[in-house]
Amino acid sequence: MSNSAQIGVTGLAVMGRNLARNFARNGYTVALHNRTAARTHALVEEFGHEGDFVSTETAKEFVEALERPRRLMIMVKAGEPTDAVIQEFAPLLEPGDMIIDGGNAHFEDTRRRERDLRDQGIHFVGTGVSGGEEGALNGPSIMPGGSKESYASLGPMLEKISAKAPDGSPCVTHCGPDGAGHFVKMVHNGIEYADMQLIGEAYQLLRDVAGYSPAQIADIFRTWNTGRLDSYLIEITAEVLSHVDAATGKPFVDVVQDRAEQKGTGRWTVQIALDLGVPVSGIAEAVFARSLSGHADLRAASRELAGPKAKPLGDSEAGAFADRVEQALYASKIVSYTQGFHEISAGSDQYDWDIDLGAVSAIWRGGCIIRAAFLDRIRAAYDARPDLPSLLSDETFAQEIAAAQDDWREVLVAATRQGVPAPGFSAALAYYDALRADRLPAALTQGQRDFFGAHTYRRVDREGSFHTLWGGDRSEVEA
Ligand code: NBP
Repeated sequence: MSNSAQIGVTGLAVMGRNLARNFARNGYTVALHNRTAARTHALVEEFGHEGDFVSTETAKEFVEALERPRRLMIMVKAGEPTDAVIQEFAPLLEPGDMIIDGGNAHFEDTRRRERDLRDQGIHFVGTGVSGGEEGALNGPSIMPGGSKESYASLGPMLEKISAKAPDGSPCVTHCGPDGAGHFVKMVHNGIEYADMQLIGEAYQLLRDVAGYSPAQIADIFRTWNTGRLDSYLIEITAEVLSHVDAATGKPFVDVVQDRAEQKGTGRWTVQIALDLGVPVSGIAEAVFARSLSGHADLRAASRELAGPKAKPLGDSEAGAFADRVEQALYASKIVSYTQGFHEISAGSDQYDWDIDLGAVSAIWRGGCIIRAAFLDRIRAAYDARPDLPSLLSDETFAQEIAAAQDDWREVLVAATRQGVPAPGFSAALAYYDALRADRLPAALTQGQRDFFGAHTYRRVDREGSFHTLWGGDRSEVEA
């Protein structure tokens, strides 16, 4: 049937296929297209009964199946495939039509594509989608960018298929123009890396310092999941840790190679933070920890280096240590979200996006990988004070960190003494201490820079830039 589909999805691998089903299950007529037609046929054969699908094979058929203005969603591999698909479809579209890219695109690519298509009158809507395969089907967290007009047309549909937060509100918000949605999704993934790293460090400390087994640690995580750490990642960590390998009878976590992989969004978060001058040390440590884990040869060559081997605590001390680890994990988590939101705020300023940080934390409460009760608290902090300079300036978070910090420091002392790496916990504490320091060694850095490169410095007691004649009589001149 021509012109009947409210939305079309091209790219029907795991994500596209499930999003298409999600739209159909919510009552929309969905046009289907995939480079290899077999995927389209398979979807209709297996799930055709779930709703109204219009199966198409050519680009022309696909475009003709869509009602005007057309909403065409691309769910292909990010990068060149996205450009190839845009080039294929854009010539067939008309002013007012929308191309929605739900892939994990780099926001700079989204900005370029939006600019190029704007001349043609086509709205390009770079959209972050989080929640993996399961979220795509049952309700993801959705982070659309693009024009306000496109959101007016598309927003209600996205709200319908999105996850719902515990208070029932849809986990979707118009993040801002052009690349804002993909930027927010990028930082979401960076925070996800940091969350996973911190959980990993907590696990290793509970195992090597407290001496607990994976099954016991799973129970500890289950308990934590009933408190302030309540989150999807803590919940699945308990599942993974309690899983036993059927082939060997060993804990699953002990039969998996300890080399973490990554697809790139965490790395982008750090690269962009470097460009923006935003310290996201927690996310950076998470990316580096994954990289380090993958250097098998370097690790093998270094295994005999001197250092303590962890000696597990006795039963009497292990419980108290686990409580301290919970405090350290929670405090470090506050810091990594502080850093992530700082990056979003800096990106918003840099690109004029006007991103509402409270709304972003609200749409991460459901559907996505970092969904957590904690995000309600972040939203409340931004609701109370939309111009909050940093999450650490929120009174409640500041009080919680104040209460956690002795334990946080103790955990790092134990980790250091016992030779257990905790780069995420440690970077978070260093960031916290640096922020609250009266004086930083940056003054010395400026002195060194002035010494070797005449880079000048500013004084604490007078306006202006100064240079010391280091090679001469060391007098000071105004620069
Ligand atoms: P993939 O990233 O594995 O991509 C496979 C799809 O891309 C297939 O439909 C394939 O068509 C199509 N494709 C490729 Br590859 N090159 C193409 C080209 N030159 N022209 C047209 N189509 C092309 O699929 P996915 O895992 O479903 O992810 C889709 C997007 O969603 C990606 O951008 C991904 O980063 C993003 N994402 C994924 C997740 C997740 O959890 N997997 C979560 C959030 C976002 P074919 O069938 O003909 O080969």
